[in-house]
Amino acid sequence: MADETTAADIVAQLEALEREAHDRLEQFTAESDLSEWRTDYLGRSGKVTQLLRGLGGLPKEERPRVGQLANTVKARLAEALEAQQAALRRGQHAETLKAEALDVTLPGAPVRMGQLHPTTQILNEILGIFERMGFMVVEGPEVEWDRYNFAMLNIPANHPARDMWDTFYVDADPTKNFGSMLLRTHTSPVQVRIMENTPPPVRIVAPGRVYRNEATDASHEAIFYQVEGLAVDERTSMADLKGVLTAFARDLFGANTRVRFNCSYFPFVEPGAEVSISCHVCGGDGCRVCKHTGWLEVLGCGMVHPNVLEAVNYDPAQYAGFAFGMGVERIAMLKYGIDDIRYFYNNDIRFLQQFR
Ligand code: FA5
Repeated sequence: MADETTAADIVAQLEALEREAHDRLEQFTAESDLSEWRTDYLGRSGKVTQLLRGLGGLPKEERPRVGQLANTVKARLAEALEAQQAALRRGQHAETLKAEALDVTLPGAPVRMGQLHPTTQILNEILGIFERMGFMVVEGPEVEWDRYNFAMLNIPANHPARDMWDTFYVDADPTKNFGSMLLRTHTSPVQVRIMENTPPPVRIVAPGRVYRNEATDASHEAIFYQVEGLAVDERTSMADLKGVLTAFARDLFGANTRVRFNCSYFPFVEPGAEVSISCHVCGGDGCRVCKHTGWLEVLGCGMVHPNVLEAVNYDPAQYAGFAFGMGVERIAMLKYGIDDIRYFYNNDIRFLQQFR
C-alpha cells in the first residue's frame, strides 16, 4: 500500500512541525499574539493533535513510541511558549522602564537662596569695625520712656530741641514717673540705660530701630536704623573721638578717606560735631552722589554733656566721654551710591538681590 503512513513519516512530520512552531514563535514581538500560536499548535484541534490522529493507522506496537514522542514535542512547545512569553514580558518591562526613565544625574531645579537684608549686612559690617576696636554691642528697647529718650539726655519738657525729634506717643501721661511712653527717636537712650547700670569705663555700640513722625522722601524714612556709640573713661578726649571715627570711616569707605568735623548742636553733647567724609565716588572733586560738594555727611557726635554724666551719677570732674550716632541706611546709601532710602523697605526683590 503506497499511501500507508509509517511511524517514520509521523516522526518526520512531528519534527518538521516542531521546527516550524519554534520559528514562528521566535518571530512574535507582542505577548498578545501568542494565543493564536497556542491554538495552532497546542490547541485541542491544533496541528500536533491532528498528526496524532494518524496514529491509528500504525501497527499497534509502534503506537506508544510515536505517541510518547508526540507528547514530548507538545511539552517542549509548551515550555518554549512559556519562555517566549516571559522574554516578551521582560522586554516590555525594559521598554516601560526606558520610557519612564528618570535621569537622576540631571541637576535639579535651582533652590532660591535667601540672603541678609542690605541694612542687616551694612549693620553687621559697622558693628564688626567697632567690635575690633574694643566696643561691646548692646541693645535697648524700641518703646521707650520720655525720661530716657529726652529728659536724661538734657532735653527737658518744652525744650525746643524736641521739635527735631517728633515721634509717636504710646501713652501721653507726663504725670508718670518716667513721663510719657513713646517710640524712641534715636538710639541715644541706650547710652543712659547703660551708664545708669554700669560704672565707668564704658565702651559700647548700640544698634537698633528708631521712629520719627516724619514725611518720607528720598532721604527720610519714618522707621530706620541707627548705631549709637559711647565711650567713657577718666581721660577720654575729643582726640579719641576723632581717632575712632577716622579709623571707622577709613575701614568702611577705604584707606584714603578724609574725615571732616563741623560744629553742630545736640543737647546731650558739648562740644557737638557733624562728621563728613570725602566723597569716595569722586575722591572729593565733586559728583552727583556728593551733590558737587566733595563731602558726604555721615553722623552726629560730640563729648558727652556734663549734665548727662550727672544724670547717671558719673562725676564730670573725674570722667569724660564721647558719643556718636549714625543712620545705617544713610551709610549704606553713601557706600553703594543708592539715591533713594525708600528702596530699602519697598520689598522689591530686584533691589535686594543686588546685595548678595
Ligand atoms: C541723632 O539722632 C543723635 N542721637 C545722634 C547723636 C548721637 C549725636 C550721639 C551726638 C551724639 P540725628 O537726628 O541727626 O541725630 O540723626 C542721626 C543720623 O540718623 C543722621 O545723621 C542720619 O544719618 C540718620 N537719620 C536721621 N533722620 C533720618 C530719617 N528720617 N531717615 C533716615 N535716616 C535718618
